[in-house]
Amino acid sequence: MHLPPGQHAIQRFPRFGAHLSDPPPAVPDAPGIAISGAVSAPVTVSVASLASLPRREVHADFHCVSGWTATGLDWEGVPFATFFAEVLEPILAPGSPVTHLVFGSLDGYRSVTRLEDLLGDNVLLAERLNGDPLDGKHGAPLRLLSPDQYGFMSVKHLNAIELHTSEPSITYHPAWYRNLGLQLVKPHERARVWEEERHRFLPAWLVRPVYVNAVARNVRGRAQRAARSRDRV
Ligand SMILES: Nc1nc2c(c(=O)[nH]1)N[C@H]1C(S)=C(S)[C@@H](COP(=O)(O)O)O[C@H]1N2
Ligand SMILES: [Mo]
Repeated sequence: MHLPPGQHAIQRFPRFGAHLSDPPPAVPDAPGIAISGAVSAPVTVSVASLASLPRREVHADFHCVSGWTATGLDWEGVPFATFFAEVLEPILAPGSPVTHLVFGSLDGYRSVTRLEDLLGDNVLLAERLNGDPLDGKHGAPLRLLSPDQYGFMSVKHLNAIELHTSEPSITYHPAWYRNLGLQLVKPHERARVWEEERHRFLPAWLVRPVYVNAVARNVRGRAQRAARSRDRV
């Protein structure tokens, strides 16, 4: 199997991320995506309304920057490029060309992505995985899927999109998580897996072992501790 540099295949698709110590966030009765930033007026687009847009299936591997790759996943959803053209472009503020989008979520996680990296035909607003609606583990009710970028760009539980005309400075994680010391991990602006764009400033060979050990272990450790304390109650 041909994997991007520095990745290793694993046999399952784990729930991973900043919020493993929490249960997946509750899905609201009528979920929506709040659109703000460089638009004529902020609006909320209902997730249900995506049903009127064309859909697409994407077969892809999923690569976490900490080094694991889940192989051969089948996603289904609305191509992001279609959503951009049909839903976002008509409401853009005149004369303010969008370059970056911030994706927000029900669990407070955020990421920022360049527009050009979102327009490829394998980038989805994904609603289904391997034939079933997304579950809480993998981002219900809706997630971004950008399989040519590291997983931290594929925001789960998507509920907000901010449009920007230059790169905004954002924090990916809520304060309690940054306080663990992981603020040193400064993600690459583009995060393309085949270019091994892991870290903003440091070369990939230097950060690989740090990510595999510190990041993956920290995340797994928090999840295990949380699971143990849930078992006790
Ligand atoms: N809302 C939200 N989205 C998120 C994360 C998160 O913690 N919360 N973690 C990111 C990271 S680092 C990865 S690798 C993938 C993991 O997706 P999975 O849990 O479906 O494996 O989700 C990304 N999107
Ligand atoms: Mo990740």
